[in-house]
Amino acid sequence: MTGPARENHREDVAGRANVEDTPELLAYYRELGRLDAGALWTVANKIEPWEPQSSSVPVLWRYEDLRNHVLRSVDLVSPEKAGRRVIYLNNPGRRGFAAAVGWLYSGLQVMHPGEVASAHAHSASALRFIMEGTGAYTIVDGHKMTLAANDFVLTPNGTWHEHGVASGGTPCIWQDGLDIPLVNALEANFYAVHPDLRQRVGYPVDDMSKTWGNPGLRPATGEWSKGYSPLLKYEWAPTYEALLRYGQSTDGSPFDGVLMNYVNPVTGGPVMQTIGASMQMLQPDEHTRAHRHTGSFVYQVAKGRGFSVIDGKRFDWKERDIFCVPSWAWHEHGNASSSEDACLFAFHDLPVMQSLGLYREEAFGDNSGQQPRAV
Ligand code: GTQ
Repeated sequence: MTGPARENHREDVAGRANVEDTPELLAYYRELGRLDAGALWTVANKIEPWEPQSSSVPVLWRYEDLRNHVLRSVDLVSPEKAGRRVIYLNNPGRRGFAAAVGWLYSGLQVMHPGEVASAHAHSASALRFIMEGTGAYTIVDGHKMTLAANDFVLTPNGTWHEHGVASGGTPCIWQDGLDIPLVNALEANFYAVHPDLRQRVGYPVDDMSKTWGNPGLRPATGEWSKGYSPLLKYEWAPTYEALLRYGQSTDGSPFDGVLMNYVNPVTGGPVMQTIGASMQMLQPDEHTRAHRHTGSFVYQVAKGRGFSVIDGKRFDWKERDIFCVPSWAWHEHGNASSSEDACLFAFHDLPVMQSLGLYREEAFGDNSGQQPRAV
């Protein structure tokens, strides 16, 4: 287990770097520095920690704190001028990367009826989770999708996409989730604005849901070999229904309760190559056991109220709040209601961890949980 004991002994472990500074060595380091080089033993313990050292901190973004600021942006900037009118979540440990946690970005985007954010494409993969309002839509490579609260929609890397709200709708707010920091870290991010600023809708509205969203059935003539799910939209009603049905047959995971992954119906794998997503249900009064794993998570409370204990700190949440769990941080979740279930939407970078062979998971001993500190 991580902790002060191991930190203090770090320099004394045989085989770890443990070189005292001397005037001669310091002068040597300066000479190497002038040659754009350095002595490994001065950085080895930092760049090769015993276990993942996340610079992200757990954060709870309360919707009641952010909502008015998000709405205010409507009076301050237009979608045309801003490109995307979004208030992004800035993890205090990750300033400079525009990251909500780890290598994941998240923001709250607001649009009024009749507004459209122009079409563009980028190497980053993106998703939206609808928070409030009616009439929202997204167009992905000519496929138009209508969106309602708690719907989850993909705008995969390389696709043309634009968002808007129908003129008969109401102001809409949704959460964006992207892997912008990851793709920038990999120095692989391209961005393009659509030559016409708008796409033509080339298919019947919601055609991908009608084609690929039928449980247990696959279209006989459907071909799909792209790296992301052809089911671009996952609606709330069937998702919640699935959780209720699954919950009738299982207690679920001791760490996560009744959890289901959104999947690519062709492969059964994650919805996009770099970002996965899930919805989980905590039964009334349920309090899960703590575990930790590699991979960064951003949660949004889709339903109910409860709390999460993350690296010993308790965060009390309710519907629409957003919080993050950094990689390798202990975490457990609790439902604060004894009569209603609570549902958590999450997106994460587990597809990256898993495909690169970097996924590790550990349970918190045989304790029933961490000792939460009140906040
Ligand atoms: O809609 O594609 O919040 O490109 C940030 C960057 C949303 C988007 C964001 C983006 C988008």
